[in-house]
Amino acid sequence: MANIQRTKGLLPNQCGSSLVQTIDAPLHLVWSILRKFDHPQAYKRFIKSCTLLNVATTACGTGSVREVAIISGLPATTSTERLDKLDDDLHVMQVSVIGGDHRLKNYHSTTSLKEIEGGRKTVVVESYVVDVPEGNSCDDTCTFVETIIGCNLRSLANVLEKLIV
Ligand code: A9S
Repeated sequence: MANIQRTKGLLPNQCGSSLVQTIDAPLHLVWSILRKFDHPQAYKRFIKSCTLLNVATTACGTGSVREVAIISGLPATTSTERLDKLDDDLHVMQVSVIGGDHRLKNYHSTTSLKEIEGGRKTVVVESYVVDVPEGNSCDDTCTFVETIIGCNLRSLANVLEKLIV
């Protein structure tokens, strides 16, 4: 299970939290999966497919936009997302949700990696801020997003731990 902390001091209509997950795999392997902005379905469970909308220009660099198709059964079918930052030295990735038929408006996320235990393990920290949708509470919104991120981080750990048995 990821360790979760709610973010304090945000605007009244915003909420957010940070999730921390330790993975039994070296940082370079974790980063190699995480950094592929055009292939989030490598570990994200709710994504059916992903299309890069600006292939010709910056081939997956900062400013790239992807359209993600969501599996059935969730309250959304697509999400349009922009890569705001991809730092291969600091191992930080930032993504913003800029469209789609869901209720997560102004969703911004930052994911960063740190190695521990002499490089045998990697700590993944994923934090986000999002607008609280009309009619929802901050608590419900955080619980919803934390459930999705928690699943994604667990799935990322599973994919990696299978790679290095
Ligand atoms: O994809 C992520 O890294 C994180 C989240 C919270 C994604 C959420 C989502 O893709 C759904 C799973 C479809 C849920 C979006 C953007 C909206 C939802 O309602």
